[in-house]
Amino acid sequence: MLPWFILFLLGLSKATTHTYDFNVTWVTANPDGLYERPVIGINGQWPIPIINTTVGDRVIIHLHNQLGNESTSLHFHGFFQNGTTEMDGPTGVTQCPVPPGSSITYNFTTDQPGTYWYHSHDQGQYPDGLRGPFIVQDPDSPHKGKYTGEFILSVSEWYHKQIPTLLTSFMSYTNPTGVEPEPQAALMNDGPNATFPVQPGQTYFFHIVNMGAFVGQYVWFEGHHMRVIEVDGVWTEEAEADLLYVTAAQRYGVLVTMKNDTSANFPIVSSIDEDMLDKVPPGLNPNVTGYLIYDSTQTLPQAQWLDDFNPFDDFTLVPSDGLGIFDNVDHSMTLDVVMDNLGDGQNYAFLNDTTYLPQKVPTLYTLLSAPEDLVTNTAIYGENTNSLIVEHGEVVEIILNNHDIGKHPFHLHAHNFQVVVRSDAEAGDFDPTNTTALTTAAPAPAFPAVPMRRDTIQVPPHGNVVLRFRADNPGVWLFHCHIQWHMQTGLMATIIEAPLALRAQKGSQGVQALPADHLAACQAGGTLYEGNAGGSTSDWLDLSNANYPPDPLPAGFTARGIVALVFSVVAAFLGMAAISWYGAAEFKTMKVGN
Ligand SMILES: *[C@@H]1O[C@H](CO)[C@@H](O)[C@H](O)[C@H]1NC(C)=O
Ligand SMILES: *[C@@H]1O[C@H](CO)[C@@H](O)[C@H](O)[C@H]1NC(C)=O
Ligand SMILES: *[C@@H]1O[C@H](CO)[C@@H](O)[C@H](O)[C@H]1NC(C)=O
Ligand SMILES: *[C@@H]1O[C@H](CO)[C@@H](O)[C@H](O)[C@H]1NC(C)=O
Ligand SMILES: *[C@@H]1O[C@H](CO)[C@@H](O)[C@H](O)[C@H]1NC(C)=O
Ligand SMILES: *[C@@H]1O[C@H](CO)[C@@H](O)[C@H](O)[C@H]1NC(C)=O
Ligand SMILES: *[C@@H]1O[C@H](CO)[C@@H](O)[C@H](O)[C@H]1NC(C)=O
Ligand SMILES: *[C@@H]1O[C@H](CO)[C@@H](O)[C@H](O)[C@H]1NC(C)=O
Ligand SMILES: *[C@@H]1O[C@H](CO)[C@@H](O)[C@H](O)[C@H]1NC(C)=O
Ligand SMILES: *[C@@H]1O[C@H](CO)[C@@H](O)[C@H](O)[C@H]1NC(C)=O
Ligand SMILES: [Cu+2]
Repeated sequence: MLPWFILFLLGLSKATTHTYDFNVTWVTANPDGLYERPVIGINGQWPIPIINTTVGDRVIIHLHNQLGNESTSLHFHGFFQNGTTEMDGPTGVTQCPVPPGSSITYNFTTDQPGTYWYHSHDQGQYPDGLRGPFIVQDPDSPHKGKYTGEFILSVSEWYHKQIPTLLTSFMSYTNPTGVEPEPQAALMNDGPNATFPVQPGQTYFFHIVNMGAFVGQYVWFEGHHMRVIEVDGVWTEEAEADLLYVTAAQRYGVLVTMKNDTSANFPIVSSIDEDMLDKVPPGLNPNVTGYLIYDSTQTLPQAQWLDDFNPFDDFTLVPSDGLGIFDNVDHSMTLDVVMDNLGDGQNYAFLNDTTYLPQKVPTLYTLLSAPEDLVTNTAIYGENTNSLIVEHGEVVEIILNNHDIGKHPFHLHAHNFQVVVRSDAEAGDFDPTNTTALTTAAPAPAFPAVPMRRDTIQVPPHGNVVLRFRADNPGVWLFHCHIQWHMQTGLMATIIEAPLALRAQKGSQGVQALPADHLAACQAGGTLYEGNAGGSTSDWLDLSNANYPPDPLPAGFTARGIVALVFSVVAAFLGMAAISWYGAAEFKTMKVGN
């Protein structure tokens, strides 16, 4: 028997370093069996690798951009990156886009258990394929011993056209109401016919993750119950569920116990939330079916469709650690979601009247290169980064009011937030025109004592959510809708968390404290890495070179008016090409910018 302290040291030394060389390359694939197309893969493979670590392990990824024609980056969704904000991955925020031919290393620890994923965080790129599951094993899980095996069950929607093409037509004055691109299929484990070989009587842990870019999906196991034990990396008390609604970027860990007989196989179905599609494309099969295989010689049964969807309510989940509600809020901020047009006729997304635009210098780099006395002045980060400063250790509350008719899955980087209120206009308890209801959350007794915590929350149409977290993780962190179409049109804010503590953490070298390869990627791509949002290092309050959106529409213009104008332009095009050209040109000259 070894003395306890040796055992303790052995325990400590168990942390493993997982090192990867990822060549990001174009690969040809046909995930839905309907259409072959170029996708973004790793080391010549698609789907990209699953990352599987244990709590405390280190991950080192050497990313080599071999795409030749697009920049890229990687974000590790749900990880706190405590002390390593520069490894978080969003371009324009904590790093520069990695240009073709450049390499950077991500180096961080996976100190949290559960189900995560990783994806490109550059130019809405990940739906082209650069996204995969990432799971972290927990030797101290409260649910240890309840299952004998585990599976990953990813879902996503799939597009036949590539993202740059889809974005060009989405972000255009010819789409003034912001109709989102339509997916062509739903995928499960990146294909149409996922199979899960199971043994009778056994219980399995399924890691469910929606790696899609837009629609939520309903997920169910025919003939079997799910017991939820994890939500976005937070262990929960067991909760029975027959149908889950999983928004883009959300995860659930569920236990499923198998039947005792092997006479039949069973479908697992994932079904796209068609309410999110402005128009359901003809021929779209919103469903994808996988199978629990009890006996591989038996047939794969046809799924039984549901008449209506009545999903499990995640708001009722209780974290296993019993962390009580943060009831002393130090800093409350209200953010209003609105979709509207600007003077170029395009549809934009706004948080409090400001649409997000990446700047000339990534926000973290501005923070590290600025004079210390200016880092708490949001002006230097650029008005359109929607920068919000929170102080070290304070309890922050975000009241998010959705004035839009759409559902928006909001994600906060580097934290789990408590969801203390979620109201739904359809349920009649939230009226977005009632300013009293907007600014006062529900009365205290209505708050859950131990609120559900997660990192991505569905905000219902015309509904609101109240989120709370402790600002104990200095860094520059995005808060945004995870729908890539909405992110690209600006539904994003930047939380500048504990800027002075962050400066102290990184030492006195400013931006030079960051890894040299991160700065080299900026240089190679011609991106500035010092200065304010506009790149000025002489006058930090001169933001004239920052990026600004087009001016607002002239008073009286509406999306409907633009539709009419575009329609008349199209009509003119059919008749007289010259007038059509003139009409469109006139529209573009309205895009003034500053
Ligand atoms: C998936 O399964 C269906 C039904 O069994 C079959 O028609 C189809 O060819 C399969 N697709 C692929 C890509 O294996
Ligand atoms: C990545 O690309 C480099 C340069 O082409 C090559 O030497 C290396 O073998 C590739 N690595 C893998 C894992 O494919
Ligand atoms: C992850 O690795 C653990 C061993 O550390 C293994 O038990 C588990 O099955 C793996 N999970 C997946 C999904 O590969
Ligand atoms: C980059 O190259 C790939 C592979 O040839 C192609 O499919 C893709 O459309 C290109 N991307 C852009 C933005 O041109
Ligand atoms: C990763 O980070 C750790 C901790 O800062 C450091 O000791 C190690 O050298 C780094 N490894 C690489 C490959 O950058
Ligand atoms: C399977 O059999 C075991 C032992 O007889 C029993 O405890 C269990 O409830 C059965 N499971 C199901 C799903 O019927
Ligand atoms: C997909 O599933 C839904 C809900 O179960 C069902 O109503 C619909 O008929 C299915 N559609 C197709 C094309 O199979
Ligand atoms: C956002 O706008 C609302 C309504 O005008 C206002 O009450 C709130 O303070 C603003 N939020 C921030 C963070 O400035
Ligand atoms: C507005 O909301 C407040 C707080 O929820 C509520 O007390 C009040 O009755 C509402 N007013 C109207 C006109 O619905
Ligand atoms: C980050 O680490 C500090 C200790 O270094 C700890 O107090 C804090 O709770 C951590 N924050 C998160 C979000 O993990
Ligand atoms: Cu959205």
